[in-house]
Amino acid sequence: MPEQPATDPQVSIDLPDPALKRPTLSHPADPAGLHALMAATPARIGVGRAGPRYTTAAQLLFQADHAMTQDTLLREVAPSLLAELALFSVATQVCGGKQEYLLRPDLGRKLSENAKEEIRARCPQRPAVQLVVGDGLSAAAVEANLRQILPVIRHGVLSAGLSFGVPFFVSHCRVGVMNDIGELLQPDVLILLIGERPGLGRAESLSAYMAWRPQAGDTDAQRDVLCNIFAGGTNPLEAGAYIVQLAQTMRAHQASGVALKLAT
Ligand code: B12
Repeated sequence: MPEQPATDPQVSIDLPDPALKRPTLSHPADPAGLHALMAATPARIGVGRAGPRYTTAAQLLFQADHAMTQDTLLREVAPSLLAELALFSVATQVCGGKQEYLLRPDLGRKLSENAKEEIRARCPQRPAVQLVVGDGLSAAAVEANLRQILPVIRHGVLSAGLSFGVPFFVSHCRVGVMNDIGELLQPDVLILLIGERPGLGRAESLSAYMAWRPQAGDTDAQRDVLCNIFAGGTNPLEAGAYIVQLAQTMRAHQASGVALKLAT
């Protein structure tokens, strides 16, 4: 699929989705029980069947959701958004587009040599807090939330009297790239805002992965994550405030991940 710049950050499905609101099973054995189950999960249950298969409506909705997932996975974050927020852009070692990104997560965890040079040239070392944005698995997630969350984090960090590094964007990015960035800039706290794996019908969910003084060899055990950041989940404005608070906790305890859990 050709990679195209985004034109519309709003991603939605314009088909009615009755399966998410009421059962489309024709004769449920326990209607009240089914209602209760459906109310307890966003998972698509109670959709009924036609013989051994899904109904046509359920099948079409599934395909529409799946198409939305692929769209956001395979396209790039709109360059106009990065320009608007004054983020310069660097790349990981993925050079074969989104297909290579999906097949080679290891390359998405390493900065390219050009990226390292550019980051060194543009970013001051050892900020208290360094913010980085990565496309990850959803361009829509970055586009839907960045305008709200970035200023809150910047303002919160500066108001706390902490230095805020020059933020930048990493394309074809995986969480593990935090180690390379940590080695280069040596921030106290590194925040990586990154697009989450899209689910059925939900593509705009952003995560904040955070680490205290990340370095080569660190694993997810040294990281924390705040997930489901979007207007209908963890609101990006509240998420921004929480992230600043967590950064301060990390500084106070000089730890993140499991070590921070043990210390608090
Ligand atoms: C995919 C996924 C996984 C995969 C990751 C494999 C892979 N290579 O991608 C697997 C199945 C291994 C996994 C395991 C776990 N996961 Co998980 N995972 C997810 C999921 C569904 C998507 C993550 C995503 O899109 N990442 C973005 C892409 C770009 O990142 P990536 O670089 O490709 O992959 C890295 C991250 O996914 C990271 N990661 C995945 N889970 C977790 C959890 C924590 C605490 C951390 C720090 C990192 C981390 O590991 C990958 C390698 O570095 C999220 C749900 C969500 N809404 O985000 C839950 C989620 C992040 N996971 C969660 C948890 C709790 C775990 C486990 C601790 C479960 C357990 N008890 O074992 C383990 C920790 C594993 C670890 N890496 O240390 C929670 C975190 C809750 C929180 N706020 O702390 C989430 C939010 C699910 C949930 N709603 O409960 N996970």
